[in-house]
Amino acid sequence: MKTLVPILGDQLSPTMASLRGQNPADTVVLMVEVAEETTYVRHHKQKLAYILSAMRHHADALHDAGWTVDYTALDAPDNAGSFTGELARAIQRHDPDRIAVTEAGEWRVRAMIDGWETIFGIPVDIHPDDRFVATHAEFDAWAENRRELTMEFFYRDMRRKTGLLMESDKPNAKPVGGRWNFDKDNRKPAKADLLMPRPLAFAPDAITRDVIAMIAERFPDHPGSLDGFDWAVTAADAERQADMFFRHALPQFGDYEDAMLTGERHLWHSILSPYINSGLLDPIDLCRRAEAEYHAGRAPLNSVEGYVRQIIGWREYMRGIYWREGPDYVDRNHLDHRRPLPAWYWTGETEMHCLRESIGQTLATAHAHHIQRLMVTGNFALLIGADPKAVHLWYLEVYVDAYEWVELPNTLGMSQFGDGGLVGSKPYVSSGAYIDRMSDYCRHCRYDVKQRVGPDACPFNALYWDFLARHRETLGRNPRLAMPYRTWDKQPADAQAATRDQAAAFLDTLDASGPPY
Ligand code: FAD
Ligand code: DLZ
Ligand code: SF4
Repeated sequence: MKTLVPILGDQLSPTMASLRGQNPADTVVLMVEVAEETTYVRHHKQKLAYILSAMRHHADALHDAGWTVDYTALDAPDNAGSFTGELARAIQRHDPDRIAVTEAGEWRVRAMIDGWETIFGIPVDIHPDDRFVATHAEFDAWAENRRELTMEFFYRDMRRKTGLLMESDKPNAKPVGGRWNFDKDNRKPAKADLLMPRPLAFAPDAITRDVIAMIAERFPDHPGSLDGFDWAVTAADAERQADMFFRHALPQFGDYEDAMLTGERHLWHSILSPYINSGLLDPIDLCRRAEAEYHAGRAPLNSVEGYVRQIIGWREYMRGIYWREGPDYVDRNHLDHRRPLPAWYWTGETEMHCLRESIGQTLATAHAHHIQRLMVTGNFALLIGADPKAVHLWYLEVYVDAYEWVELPNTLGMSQFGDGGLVGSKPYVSSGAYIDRMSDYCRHCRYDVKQRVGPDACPFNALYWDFLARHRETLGRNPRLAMPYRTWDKQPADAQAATRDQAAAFLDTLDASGPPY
């Protein structure tokens, strides 16, 4: 019985469910680089280079492990350009009795795979992707009949299920340290210092250099730069990066989780998300290693709990929301926002230092850390009333770790309030004061973060109050916004009018600068 096993570009784990239990002697692994995947959005050039190089290295690793691998490069003659087209050609070459595939991470590709049995007339076994803690059914059962899908409660169930940071495996076990949540301890601003951890940089090998040359030639119009590409592209190098994180950064990960600093791209973050999402690293294994650092006395609980929370809490929760909410989640627009993103989201050319730093870094490396994504680029997009779908497409495009199942609920849900509060109970908006508290950006900015009106006023300030005033009908009864609304209401009418005029004049300047495509 001959089996064809397609492995997609984010399924680069050696133990994918579709491979387990197959006999290498009568199995052909199919990996294909296809135009449809490389262009469904204008992926950042480094994202493309990372994914295709990691795929090529993974194909070599599978081959070395004894599998027969049939690999189609993007520039191969007769490349059909899509998963289905390449599968058709592979079926002709290998005449398999059945196909085994692991479920895709996106509605678009799921629909494609669902059509294969009818198109090709051979059985297609679709295996659940078990690289996650919660199955789809478990998330749905948790969400069923709840008025609010609060991440915290889902996260506690994931702690109980995995036993991570639990006192015992009894059903009523307590969390290690007696508390589930250390977020309050984890909001410290940081100072640059010479002892800050530095992640490893991986010089491109011959395979990566070939891929980079191909991307430069085929995708000149895609955003971002290929210069300085230093991502790991093998599981072994990704493991080295993980070792570095656990040794040098995890101990202060918690304290500085929300901090931002000019010129510092990594701070105490792990920078492992692309490797986790494409399969080079196992998320649960990383959590167990973090837990072991705590038990060995090398990392404090606020850091280790914070790290575990991001992975078995937020990451799993986002996936659950994505699949539960269905393929039309992408079209939700609770606040009816319609504005395009300004063109400088693709160049970083703005005088607002926080945005110039966050976007500049994104274009240079295809990565930004969470608070830059949420409270700088995301916050600004929400304050100006940007179309949440356009914002989603930008994030999907520019980040090396972006796949729709994780990017969409983070962007449209958490960051843009497009789902009306399913993911976050209030919009993540702030004035310049938050950015000033958590970073050194304002000290380097031509705008004055303390001013609300006038030519030097920080644009976030007027935009913040204007946002609240504009959305009073929709947001005015949200208890988590009661305090800012009270503060606004106490302002004299002329101060309110000046603030709203300042915001309107700023928004007019943005409209002159639409997106590049
Ligand atoms: P760390 O800060 O070291 O965090 C540890 C790990 O926790 C990460 O590697 C990641 O796997 C996980 N994690 C942390 N926060 C989240 C979260 N909110 N959702 C899911 N996983 C999380 N993350 C992606 O992996 N892909 C995306 O496309 C993506 N898009 C985002 C869009 C927006 C608007 C926002 C606000 C966040 C987004 N995130 C996304 C979450 C988060 O910003 C990144 O996971 C994180 O910055 C990756 O860098 P890191 O590995 O250094 O993370
Ligand atoms: C993101 C991506 C890109 C850019 N290119 C490919 C590719 O050429 N071949 C491939 O198998 N996968 C690629 N991917 C990842 C897929 O888009 C991803 O596997 C699907 O979105 C399903 O999650
Ligand atoms: Fe950003 Fe305003 Fe601070 Fe400038 S002053 S860095 S625009 S928050």
